[in-house]
Amino acid sequence: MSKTVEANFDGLVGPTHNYAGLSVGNIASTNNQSAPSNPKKAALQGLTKMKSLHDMGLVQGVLAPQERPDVHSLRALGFTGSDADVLSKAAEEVPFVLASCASASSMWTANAATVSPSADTADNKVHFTPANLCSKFHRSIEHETTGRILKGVFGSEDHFSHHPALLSTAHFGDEGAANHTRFCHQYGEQGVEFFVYGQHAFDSSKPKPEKFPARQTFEASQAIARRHGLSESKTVFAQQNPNVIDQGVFHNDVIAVGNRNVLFCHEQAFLNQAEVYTNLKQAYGKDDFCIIEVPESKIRVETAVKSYLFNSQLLSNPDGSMTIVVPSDCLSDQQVEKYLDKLVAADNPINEVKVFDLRQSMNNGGGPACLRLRVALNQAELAATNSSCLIDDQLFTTLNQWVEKHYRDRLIEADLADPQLLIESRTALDELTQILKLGSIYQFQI
Ligand code: SUG
Repeated sequence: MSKTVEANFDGLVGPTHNYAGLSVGNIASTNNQSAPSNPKKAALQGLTKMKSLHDMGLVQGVLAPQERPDVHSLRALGFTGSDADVLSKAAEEVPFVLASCASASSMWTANAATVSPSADTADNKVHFTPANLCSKFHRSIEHETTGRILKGVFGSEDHFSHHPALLSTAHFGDEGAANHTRFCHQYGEQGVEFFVYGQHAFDSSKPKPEKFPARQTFEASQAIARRHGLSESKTVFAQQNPNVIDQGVFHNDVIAVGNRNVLFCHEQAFLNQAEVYTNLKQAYGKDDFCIIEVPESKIRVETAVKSYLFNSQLLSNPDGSMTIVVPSDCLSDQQVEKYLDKLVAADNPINEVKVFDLRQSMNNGGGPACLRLRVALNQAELAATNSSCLIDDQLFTTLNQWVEKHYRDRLIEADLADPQLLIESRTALDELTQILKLGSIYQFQI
């Protein structure tokens, strides 16, 4: 068996990054509505994290942002005339719709797709299903371009199988890898795929949140497992605790993270948590499965949502130990900081903490784990991946220069209707597709 690695593909923050308060149920998004943003800083913060992971010897990729403002969606909603006319009429009549069409939300690539590595699938190909993200309008317009970007990176039909997004209806609401974790002994061995959903669409007797929306349905998770050809005995479904959704845990990756044999989660993450653990251990099948459960008495759900402790990345080091990547917000809370000290000193695989300032993304509810899509790749699959999208020193320098050249350092809502912003954004993206050798992936290029 050739060595299989876990590659992280981070979303490059787009030139229109702004705070529009678009995500009800995501407390940071709501709280920062109308604050000025700094797209340049946001993109550079993201690139710094990518470079650090590359420097750790990990495979780090980058996924391109989307064309925003999305005038094509505005035209589909009845706005006509030149691009400038469309923007100004939308700003006047439906400013919230314009803000939705201008969001840089594709940066959170944990929501780009669900990925099943070839060791888990019936045809031994890596399967991708872009998330329909249909519970939020601003995110529901991402999946077609996401699909094109993924095909631009993972183009080989011999190794990669690309599905379209699930039907865009609430019954099949799908938020991608943010609600999906894979456990395995080694990345190249068949793993356990763990799907976490917020509610059942067709069974009203099942519990669901009352205050905030559940964005993922059981039926969507089940359809993806079916499409990807996963083995039943190696697939576990679990429902998120509806009470924590109502406290701002809008995706499971806000309250739990897994890597290889480790599940790190809050004690209130799942409904029937003990049963979930039993199912995972049984499907995993070996006795080194390690659950690190954090009780409410140590870290309250509210604190977890604020600090994003669980929206961390667990990275495997060559010696089998793990590094936890957390946002600097974890150090602003003494309890969380103390907990992290104890976590790395305790007898478990996690023995190092790495901290990143991701404030620009965090203000919209996006921590380190939201910014990355994990793709386990064997050596043949890695060789078939578009290498121009893999971070090395040269690409890091090129992308930093590209950001410095094209991005603004301040954006407020009124700027979203500025036709110049659209021109700047398209100019930047056109150049980016050449840097990343993606071909024509944007509607303005097709
Ligand atoms: O979908 N925020 C994103 C954050 C996504 C975080 N991803 C994960 N947890 N994996 C969302 O709620 C806010 C945009 C705004 O309000 O301007 C936003 O879309």
